[in-house]
Amino acid sequence: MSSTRILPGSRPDADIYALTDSRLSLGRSLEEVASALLGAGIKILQYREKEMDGGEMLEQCRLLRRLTRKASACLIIDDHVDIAMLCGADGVHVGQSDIPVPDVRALVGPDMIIGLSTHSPDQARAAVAVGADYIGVGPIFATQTKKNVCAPVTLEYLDWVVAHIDLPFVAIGGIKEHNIAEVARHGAKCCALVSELVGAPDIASRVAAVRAAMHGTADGQ
Ligand code: 3NM
Repeated sequence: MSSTRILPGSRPDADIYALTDSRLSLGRSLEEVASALLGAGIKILQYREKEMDGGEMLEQCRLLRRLTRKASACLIIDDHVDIAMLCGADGVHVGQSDIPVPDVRALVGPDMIIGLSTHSPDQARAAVAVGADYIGVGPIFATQTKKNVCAPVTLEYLDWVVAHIDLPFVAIGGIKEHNIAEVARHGAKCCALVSELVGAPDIASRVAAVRAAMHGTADGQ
């Protein structure tokens, strides 16, 4: 098992799960954005790009693998099981209409983390049954970042997951500095953010501010 195999919320520094999105990164390179996130102490980073050729994605993921290893951070690849395997990622994240978790498991073997997005209690129960290692719980709030996503599931679904599902989970969707404390109060030990982090002019100070808000402290510790 790789030393960078970190599950959401599994330890204090696995509290914020950052996702890349080149369209929201204010023109900065992936290397600049990822370095800023990792430098700010992010320990779970998901590569999520929707409009890029496979060859370029693989190159970017290999770069991220080098950066995340140096930072002892976990690297998860969205959707692309082949790229996750080729770059030596710690995990892969799939959605409800992607390759089913048991088929992903057959490809990647026993050690790779498999995350599955869920949007309802039925989907969460099914995720447990098929052997997902963690689930996404969202979108908690409205978001423009993900296309064709369902209506916000609200904190009500998060409450249900906290009460009924015994798997690591990550709350996602519209989570910002101003509302993350509420999400944490409802039991989320790990929150995933896209636009709030990669879209920040100063990523390091935004990560610190988000972390401070999540934990109700002045300095994010
Ligand atoms: N998955 P932002 S919502 C990638 O509900 C993703 O499964 C979601 O972006 C889900 O932090 C989402 O900018 C986008 O709102 C989250």
